[in-house]
Amino acid sequence: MTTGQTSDSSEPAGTRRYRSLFISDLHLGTRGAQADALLEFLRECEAQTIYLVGDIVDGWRLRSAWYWPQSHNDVVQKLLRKARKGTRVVYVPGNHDEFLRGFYGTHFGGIEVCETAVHEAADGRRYLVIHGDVFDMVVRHAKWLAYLGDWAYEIALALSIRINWMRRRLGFTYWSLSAWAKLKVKNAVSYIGRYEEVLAAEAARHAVDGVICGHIHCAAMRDFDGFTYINTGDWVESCTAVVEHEDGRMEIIAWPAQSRTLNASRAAIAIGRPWRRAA
Ligand SMILES: [Mn+2]
Repeated sequence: MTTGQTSDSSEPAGTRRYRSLFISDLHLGTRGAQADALLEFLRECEAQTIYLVGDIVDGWRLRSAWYWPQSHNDVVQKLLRKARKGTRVVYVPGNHDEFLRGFYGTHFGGIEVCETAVHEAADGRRYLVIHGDVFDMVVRHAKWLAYLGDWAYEIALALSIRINWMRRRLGFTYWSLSAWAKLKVKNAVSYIGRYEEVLAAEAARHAVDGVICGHIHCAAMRDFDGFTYINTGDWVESCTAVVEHEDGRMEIIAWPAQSRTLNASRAAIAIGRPWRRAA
């Protein structure tokens, strides 16, 4: 993919350049993380801005069983290196890396940490960038909340954060409805559909053109009443990312399957299992 830009001499041939890059749900620190594929991807792709859309490092897992191979370290080093070399890196934490939620507004190694971000694309369209987990409760009770109105909606969002904070204190893993719903195939479709609607509505609430999120490990790009819903997918099962081209066009790209390891799907199911107690 050539864009006609000059590249510096240290850059390997075949580098793909994008205006921005969005990745989420890497779950580094778990066996399911596709670190090798991710490294390949990060080596080949350059962008002016990289958004890390939550669940990058899996803090819930790391607490109970330390799993941190060299390849996971390499991914972190690669991102820090990109930040050092001038890429703007923005980290929007998710529920699995919520230990970073106390660091909004700070920088580490040139990486900005913030609760949400608004990305302005080259075509002038604005996107709310958010992980999406705080909407789990809203998705479950969407109908009731619609009756009860704005204040109930705000309370549900606040409660969502508190409940998971408490669960973590009690040693439970994050209760991820999305993962649970996925195991029950019948419910998965309706959960994902409602999640997409709720997130697109959030773009409307923020008076932007669309939302770019993660959390449910299901890459998608669709339109809801003129608002664009974009989900970056994950690097556990699907190895997907969202890229913004120089003209502002957004695209989902899926990394080839051959570089992935085989334990992915089993590990993916274990992530966010609601009934599993951390040791
Ligand atoms: Mn998540």
